[in-house]
Amino acid sequence: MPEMQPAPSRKRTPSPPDAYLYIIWPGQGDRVRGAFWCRFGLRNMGVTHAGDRHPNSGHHHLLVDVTDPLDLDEPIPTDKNHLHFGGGQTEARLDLPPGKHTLQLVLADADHRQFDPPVISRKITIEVTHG
Ligand SMILES: [Cu+2]
Repeated sequence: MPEMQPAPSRKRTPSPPDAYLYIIWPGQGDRVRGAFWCRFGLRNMGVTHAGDRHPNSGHHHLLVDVTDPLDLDEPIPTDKNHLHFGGGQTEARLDLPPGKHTLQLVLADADHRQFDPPVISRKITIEVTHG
């Protein structure tokens, strides 16, 4: 059996206990026509750009139709289902194909890693109809 390297023990960035992340719009079960703006809500923490280590602040990530749990020790992946808003944006224009989709927000630190404890919104399901 090969010798295992000890896992890196870098601690995750702490978040305040009252941090609250939520999707302002759309709401759970909403039906939206065509492309739409998704608005991000955050209480008791600040939004900054990726790479900024200011305490109690991070940048938004929107998970679209993600079912697999995120690895807490790894940066959030970057692909068409894991959208990073490293410029400090608090809204996103989404143009999803018609049908049901899930949306979930995750706040992450300067290195795109989740906070401890994680700051993650409720997952909502919406239905997109033809615009
Ligand atoms: Cu990121």
